[in-house]
Amino acid sequence: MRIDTMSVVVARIEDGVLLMEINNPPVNALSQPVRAGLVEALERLAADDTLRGGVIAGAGGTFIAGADIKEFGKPPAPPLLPDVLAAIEACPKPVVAALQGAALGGGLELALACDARVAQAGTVLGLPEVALGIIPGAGGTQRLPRLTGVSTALRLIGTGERLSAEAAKALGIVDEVAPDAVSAAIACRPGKRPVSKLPVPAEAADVIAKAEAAALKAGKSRPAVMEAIAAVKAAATLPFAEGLAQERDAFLNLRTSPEAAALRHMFFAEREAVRLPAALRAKPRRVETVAVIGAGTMGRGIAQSALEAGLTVILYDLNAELLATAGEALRTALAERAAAGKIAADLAGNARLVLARTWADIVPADLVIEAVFEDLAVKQEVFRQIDAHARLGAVLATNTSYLDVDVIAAATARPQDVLGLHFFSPANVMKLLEVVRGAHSAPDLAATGMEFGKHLKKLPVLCGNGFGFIGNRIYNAYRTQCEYMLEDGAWPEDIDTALETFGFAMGPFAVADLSGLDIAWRMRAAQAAMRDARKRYVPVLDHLCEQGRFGRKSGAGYYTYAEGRRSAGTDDTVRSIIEAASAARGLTRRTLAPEIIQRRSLAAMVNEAALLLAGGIAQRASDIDVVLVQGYGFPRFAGGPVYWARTQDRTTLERDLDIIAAATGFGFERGPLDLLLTESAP
Ligand code: 3H9
Repeated sequence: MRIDTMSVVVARIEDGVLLMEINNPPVNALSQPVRAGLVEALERLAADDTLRGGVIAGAGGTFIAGADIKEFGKPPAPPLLPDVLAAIEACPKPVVAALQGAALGGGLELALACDARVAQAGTVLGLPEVALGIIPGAGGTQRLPRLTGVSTALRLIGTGERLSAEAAKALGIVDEVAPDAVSAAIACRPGKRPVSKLPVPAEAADVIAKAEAAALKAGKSRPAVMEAIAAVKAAATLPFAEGLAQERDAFLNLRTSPEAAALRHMFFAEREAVRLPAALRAKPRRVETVAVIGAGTMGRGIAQSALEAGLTVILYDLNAELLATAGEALRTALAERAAAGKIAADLAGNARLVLARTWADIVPADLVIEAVFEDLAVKQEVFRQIDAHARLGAVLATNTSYLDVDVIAAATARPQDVLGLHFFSPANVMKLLEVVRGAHSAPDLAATGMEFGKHLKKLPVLCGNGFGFIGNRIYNAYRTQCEYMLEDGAWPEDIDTALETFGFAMGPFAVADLSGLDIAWRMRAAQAAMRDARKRYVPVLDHLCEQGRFGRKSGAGYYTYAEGRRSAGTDDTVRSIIEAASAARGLTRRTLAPEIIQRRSLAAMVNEAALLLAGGIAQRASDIDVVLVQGYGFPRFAGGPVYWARTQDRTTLERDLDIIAAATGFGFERGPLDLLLTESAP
């Protein structure tokens, strides 16, 4: 019998149980009307003597993805989530949570306040709050350790790890895994047994210390991680109510922190990035078979991604030995991923991998991706072959990271079928994918590229065709500015340390050493004749390469490497090369403070971002943040360069641009800051 229909919580009686079903698409987030609806339904459950208990479930195939992240910037509106959880515990009848889809954050906290939890196979459970710069704010840090022990709770809450239903059962978080969670929850008769009344299991101090150290390391000691650790540890020493109050205080403080705001921005920016602007929406072409041209590292990575997504892959290479090695490596990698439970066992077989040495073998491909050496002539020749052999209507993609997609497309008789798919290395790991539209790309090509990216579980971002697309163009401007700072007076380690302190995974010179300086050296040599002599040019990298210092792989670059470990600073050879460059430019070297280094580097990124947006290379400003955070080690907690710029004082930002304009000199193009700082998504 149906007894009540509210907009977001539908309550009906089944087998003497009040089934409270949350219906708040898309993910049943715990927004205010849901909280109010639950409190009302719980009051009915308590008051109706004919009911033996309640079940809380979610409509639309999912339980609850957590608190409503959109509400975080606003003042909390009652009833608050802790009030709802208190009502569940205070209800005289047992309440069971029927979990499916996502039971995350506040959703799992709500389930932990219930008297039992039944999860459907396929449910994902976790307390991922630290990824949003906060900690659980409704008892998660106090109840979870009472079920799992402190060390496991430190791991789960400190890293935000997500668990399968089976793993959650093994840890005691759920009581039962069932094929149909709602029927199993209705059938379940647990009695009243609040988790808050359980003792925290005793554990050896060194086990807890180890878990704490691991969580700190994984979470780079960010404030939310430190608070999460403190809150979980408090569960073992404080009475439940006191631990709860301490957790709530920390949650409320973190919720309004700049770091949490930046992380929320990234959450929504990533979801926005994969959406095409209305004008570009079209039915994507079907992609079931992919040909990857080139069995090098990049080709292999792309092939692995496509195989893991269940596609058929034709891996083409002329070099039989390389091809055989790649085939073997792919088989091993897939088997390992299946054994680790990362992919389904049926994806590990090699039935869908075809190793090809003749161009005719690519005929069945719906999509051909070229992943050969980054050289225009080489890529054009490959595209002539692809054009001659690929079936009509197939999508022809280049994995170039810098080159002009239109010039590559011009090597074919069908430029309308050509687009760029710029994967990042290692391509089977990195989520970012730049989908580059050429001038002649057919209207359905952008949709096909984006859909293909999503199918590969990547984060595709649409770009226009321009040197370096979004990521490499900005990175190039940033690295160039850092080279200017070398000549102006900073040492590589000053710059790297300043940027690592800001939060970059690695500074630009450490990155350059890691990727190898010789590639950039060759590129510079190839462009030397075209370079305008009036443009500022820093020759340090060339001089390092002339001395055989190609970076980490040769034992020395900007830094030296003994047994693979980077030296703390640069040596005399590097310093004299840099000093000579400063002298040749007539500069008196001056120490640059870390803040100046950070601001000049960021200003270079911001300026280039403004140019990219104005030039239509980026569709939206937030896409630039997604690319820099996902592909270039920009700290996620700072929200990307555009978000950073929007949080800065405008006058100071303009002054930063004046400084980089002066440092760059001839050829500096100032980006339209107004557009960058005010643009909102189309
Ligand atoms: C929390 O709970 C704090 C508590 O401790 C405090 C209590 C006091 N809120 O990812 P998708 C939207 S913090 C609002 O594309 P999927 C999302 O924006 C929260 N909206 O789908 C998107 O909207 P649109 C802790 C949310 O199937 C749509 O749902 N929880 C929320 O790939 C689909 O999302 C988390 O951190 C939300 N909480 O993945 C979980 N979640 O269509 C965060 C999603 O307009 N969420 N949306 O773009 C996720 O991990 C994934 O979204 C999920 C679905 C796995 C649920």
